[in-house]
Amino acid sequence: MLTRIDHIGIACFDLDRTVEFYRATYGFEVFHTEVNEEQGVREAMLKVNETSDGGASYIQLLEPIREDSAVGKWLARHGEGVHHIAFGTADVDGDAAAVRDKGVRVLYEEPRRGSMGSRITFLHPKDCHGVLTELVTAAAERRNAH
Ligand code: CMX
Ligand code: CO
Repeated sequence: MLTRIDHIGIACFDLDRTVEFYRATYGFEVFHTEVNEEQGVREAMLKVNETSDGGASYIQLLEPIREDSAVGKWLARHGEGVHHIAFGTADVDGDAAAVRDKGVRVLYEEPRRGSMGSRITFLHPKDCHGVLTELVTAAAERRNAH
């Protein structure tokens, strides 16, 4: 079951400048930063609020580390902006399988590593009314489930 908006992923050319915009304009502080080599991004997670399922909602700011990455290609075509939305679930494997059964393309056979030790997968934007959609199980949810 999808129980929260885990994050909104925003593609930017300059992570440090974009982080500074979110801090100066809204007062959001950086909760976590990392480089995800596999996804081809340097990212910052800004926590907006905690959620009733024990998780939280974040803004995920993404700067490509390679031009041929998903975010690099998208930025070259569209410029900066909202790149994807992510729903949180305690069971990314089960929810991805259920969505796949409904005929939506799930991009990964098995969920991969996302921010802060989470497990993530993506649904093809062409099957989701133009929205690249991510499903996430946070690391804490995995610990609680086992
Ligand atoms: N939102 C909506 N539509 C998108 C999109 C996005 N973010 N990215 C691509 N598309 C659309 C394009 O506009 C294009 O549509 P048209 O053919 O109508 O022009 C179509 O999808 C194909 O686009 P493309 O540029 O050829 O891109 P690819 O097919 O090579 O890749 C996708 C698209 C979704 C498969 C790829 O972006 C992907 O694998 N994404 C998942 C991984 C990811 O995004 N990682 C970064 C974030 C990591 C994180 O959140 O932790
Ligand atoms: Co994301």
